[in-house]
Amino acid sequence: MLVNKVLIANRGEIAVRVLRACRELGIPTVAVYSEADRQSLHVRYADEAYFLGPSPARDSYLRADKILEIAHRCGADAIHPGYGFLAEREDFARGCEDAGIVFIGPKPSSIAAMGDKTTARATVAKAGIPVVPGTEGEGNLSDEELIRIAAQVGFPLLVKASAGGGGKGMREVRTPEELPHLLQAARREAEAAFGDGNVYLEKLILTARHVEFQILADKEGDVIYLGERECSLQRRHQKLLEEAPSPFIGSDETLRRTMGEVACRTAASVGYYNAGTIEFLVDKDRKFYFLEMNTRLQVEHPATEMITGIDIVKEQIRIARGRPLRYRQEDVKLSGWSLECRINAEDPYNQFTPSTGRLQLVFVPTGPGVRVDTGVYSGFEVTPYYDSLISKLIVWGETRAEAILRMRRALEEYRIIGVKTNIPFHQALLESPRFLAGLFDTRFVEERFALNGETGGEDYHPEMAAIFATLMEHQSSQRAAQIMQPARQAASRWKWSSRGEGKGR
Ligand code: MV4
Repeated sequence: MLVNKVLIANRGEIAVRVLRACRELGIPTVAVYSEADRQSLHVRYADEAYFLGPSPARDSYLRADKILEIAHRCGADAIHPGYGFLAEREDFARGCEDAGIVFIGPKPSSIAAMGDKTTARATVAKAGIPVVPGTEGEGNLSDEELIRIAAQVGFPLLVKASAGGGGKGMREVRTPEELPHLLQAARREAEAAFGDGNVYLEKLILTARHVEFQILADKEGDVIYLGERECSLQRRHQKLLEEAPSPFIGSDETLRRTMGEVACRTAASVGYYNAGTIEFLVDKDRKFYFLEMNTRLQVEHPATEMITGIDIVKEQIRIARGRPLRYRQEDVKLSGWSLECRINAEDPYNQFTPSTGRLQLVFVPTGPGVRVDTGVYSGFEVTPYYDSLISKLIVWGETRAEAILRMRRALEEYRIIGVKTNIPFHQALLESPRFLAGLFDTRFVEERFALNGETGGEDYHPEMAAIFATLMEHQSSQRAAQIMQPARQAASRWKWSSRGEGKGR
């Protein structure tokens, strides 16, 4: 397979990330852009750039026909879809194939098999992968059938949309009486969002962790795993902070290996090639269940890159070229700890509402162990047309404690004037005893955490005191204790101006 010129069918930080990989591999690049993105970094960074259309995604980044036409016109022989937009559209992957263009991703049938969650559950269950107890088989079930099965599954349970993922069309059901009504609500939401009202049932797993495994698979059928990421810190199914490895799995190498091997078998069950992610729920007894597989590059892939030293985007391109994997499982060594904060243009003091406007000033943190993936710069206009992610701040440390102290330092250095950002949220999270102790689950951010200090302090854990002691020890051993006070002042001054109360607004 020839990949001699890559068109990047995306925008923002991920388009820049893919462009960088192409540049390092010596591959010429083509950007596409919408009206709102004329001044975007990905347009400036690419060798060539072509206009797609008006700002709304459906008129630009979702126009598969125009993107394929541009690829033909400029002689691009491969397309990288990034994440979102066309990345998990079976028809687009097939359209590329039919047009003789390499889709830098999995084969269309793998996208389809994992895209429908009912099919995915049935497929992986048949391959012996543990799934959450619930409905079985690939068929579309009626309300009557679902109500009958619900009695066997037990309550509480979750109604999930077959076409969903990421929590859309999901309903928590506590009693049999609520079920008929909530089935209707879930079907309606799923129909509106995906044009598919099919739903299935799963037992609700309480106090669960959201742990995902990164895999790489080549066209010869070899699959390896690159460890896991902890993704439990979310708000409304938007991940906010990810880390690798998971503090919950920690030094349990047996669990890591077991889950990693299951992740590889999951990918193999659909003839997968490309980079991919298998999401699991892990309950308090360390039992784990397959949730879904993402058949694309993920936002949080850098956390894994930091602890493995493997450039996942370059590997995607090599795999697309038909090369065998360059690593065997025993070559993959996890080293140190990584954290990623998603920096969003939104107001954490006002229900995280999106914030738009011109970035008057951006100071980007640098220094040892710090990586920033971003698509914005001083003078850039943040518009309301796309998601609010403007940057990812990623750090590496030898230990989790060092990574946390480094992230605090980097967040203090980060200055973004012109839009509100969730940096104050991240700063508060990095002070939270439960976060520091690694004692959090998928409900932590929404149910227990507040910007003005944690709520629900009734259950104090001795682990927290131990973690504090370790962090303080680590910090004083790095002779950083003296700068605590000025740093706090700087942060509060910064928060003040970011809230738009300063004169610069
Ligand atoms: C679950 C679950 C508990 N039990 N399924 C959320 C998005 C999608 N990827 C799957 N998700 C979940 N599925 C069962 N059977 C918990 C989550 C979940 C979650 C739920 C509520 C609030 C935040 C959450 C964050 C991550 C995962």
